[in-house]
Amino acid sequence: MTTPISNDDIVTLFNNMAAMLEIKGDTVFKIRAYQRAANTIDQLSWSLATAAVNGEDLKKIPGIGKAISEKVQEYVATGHVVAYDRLAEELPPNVLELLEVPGMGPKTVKAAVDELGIGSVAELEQAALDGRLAQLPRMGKRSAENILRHIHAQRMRSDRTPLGIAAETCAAVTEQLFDACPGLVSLTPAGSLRRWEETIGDLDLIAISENPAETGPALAGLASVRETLVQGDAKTSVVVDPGIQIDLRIGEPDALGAMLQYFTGSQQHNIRLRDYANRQGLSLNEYGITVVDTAVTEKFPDEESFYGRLGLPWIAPELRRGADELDAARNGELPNLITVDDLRGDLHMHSDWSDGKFPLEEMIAAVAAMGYEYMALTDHSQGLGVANGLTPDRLAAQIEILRGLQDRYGMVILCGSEVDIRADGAMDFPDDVLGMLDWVIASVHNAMSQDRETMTNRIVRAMENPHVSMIGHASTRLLGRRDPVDFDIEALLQTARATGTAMEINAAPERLDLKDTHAARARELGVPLVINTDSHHTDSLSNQRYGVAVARRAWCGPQHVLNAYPASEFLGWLRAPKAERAARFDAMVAGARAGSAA
Ligand code: DGT
Ligand code: CA
Ligand code: CA
Ligand code: ZN
Repeated sequence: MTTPISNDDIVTLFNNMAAMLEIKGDTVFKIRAYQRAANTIDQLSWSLATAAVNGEDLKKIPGIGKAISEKVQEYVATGHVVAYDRLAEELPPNVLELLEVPGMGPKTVKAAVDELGIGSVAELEQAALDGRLAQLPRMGKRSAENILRHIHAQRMRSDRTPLGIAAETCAAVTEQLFDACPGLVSLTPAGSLRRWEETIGDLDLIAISENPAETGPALAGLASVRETLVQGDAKTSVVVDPGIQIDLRIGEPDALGAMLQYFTGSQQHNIRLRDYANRQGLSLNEYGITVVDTAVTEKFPDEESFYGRLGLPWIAPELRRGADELDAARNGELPNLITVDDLRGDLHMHSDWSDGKFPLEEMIAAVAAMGYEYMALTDHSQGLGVANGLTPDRLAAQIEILRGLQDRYGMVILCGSEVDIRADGAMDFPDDVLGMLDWVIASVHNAMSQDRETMTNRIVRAMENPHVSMIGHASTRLLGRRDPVDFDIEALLQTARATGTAMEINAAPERLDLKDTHAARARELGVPLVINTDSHHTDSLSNQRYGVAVARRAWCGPQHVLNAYPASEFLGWLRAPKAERAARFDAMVAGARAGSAA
């Protein structure tokens, strides 16, 4: 069976550790030790992880001492290395990303971090553009220009695809393959797409077919295929437009459970599950579960029976991160995750009054067709000139129209606005204008490069406004295109809790903002989350599934999400003064729990 952690993974780990130590200015001796280990491991012709698992003494390998050997053992056993995580925490979060830019060695990265305060590739690009980078010691104009070129080239061939694009590609290829394969019975996504990761390395598909031999060649023959990488009985790998690799495997209906489980991963989840199975005298692979004593392999048609054989309930793919999900499963403590059917409203969307594509009534009719109980129309405020933001007069006119439409759709229509948080934290409408609105989203749309303290204070000030209902797409990131702003997420979420402000999970697939880990922290703190599409088009109203995936990855149930509550409860929360909302939300969560237990 293949080993979980490759030599390449270990080489990368130690090279990164060496680079991080160098940036920190640690001793040359220590840095060299990691580099030497990386070099040695890079040359091995056999799997170090397998040797570690088999209990071989790694210290026999020249260049690997006690400290390195222990780290390899730790990495193989747990999937991470505490010393590495600690180093990564001590340095700005994107230092490794800076190191990956050709021309940026540890010394240059250190100078860029220390002297220019650069913390991301986007900031590096900015410094290269405005001439600051060229002024670093040993840099100069020429090298700075080269670095800029490398950044642009890297962006062009960024190897991970944002979730939304991967999902669209998957849907298109699925349709084409069904057309091309009369014998195809089912085609199931596995891997990171099935776990709804933010970005996807490659697409993994598992086919069941009445005519298995036709499937691989049919994939390779699709018009969207640019290149065929592997074509074999067990697996076909191709690259399709727009440059996404697809790994197709053929499964057997009576053994699909094991195959789906294996290729869904995550790798860390599988490693832990395998340990768990081993302790029961069972071993796992992609074909089934083998009883070690008898060498008999059992097959499973679905994942429920597969996990069931291990004495576990089925674990939702979004939870399979190799963190706490196995313990929770074993203890019967898996969360009751929110589903898209739980949502009863969408509270962030734009019409053609600002930068949306559709007139008010078309937008509202499309929302009503989703079957929702409530919605908020939230065009931009005046400050966002590029988006044709509304002046107070236009807003008043829009409110009048919306009030007139109120009874026509059997749905509560809230008059809202997505109001800019200005650079100093002031709202883009005065309080008397905000006071006309039912629902106020506060969002950052400019001055995104403010330092952490300034940005945090800016958003905190918005939350302290008694009219602000929710912070929209807090980090402002665009996956693969724009880095998140810098803020102290813990301080923000604590303030959200204290001020009675909700936090958005923006479901636009290019945003996914809050991201999963931040949403999980919001849940822990009792901050209400709201899943919204931020639609500028009627077609985007169905993007809620992406936001639900973020919430599921954050272990959220419907009780944690404000727009999963019936209109009466949601409006009760909204009408309460902000100072009372935290207690009110706690009561709603407790009530929902009691309700679902009953
Ligand atoms: P990606 O493609 O980088 O977004 O992430 P994944 O999780 O889709 O990774 P991928 O495509 O390399 O493999 C799909 C799943 O197959 C992975 O999550 C776990 C499983 N898998 C693949 N290779 C191995 C292996 O060598 N050992 C183990 N334990 N599992 C593997
Ligand atoms: Ca994959
Ligand atoms: Ca793959
Ligand atoms: Zn916005």
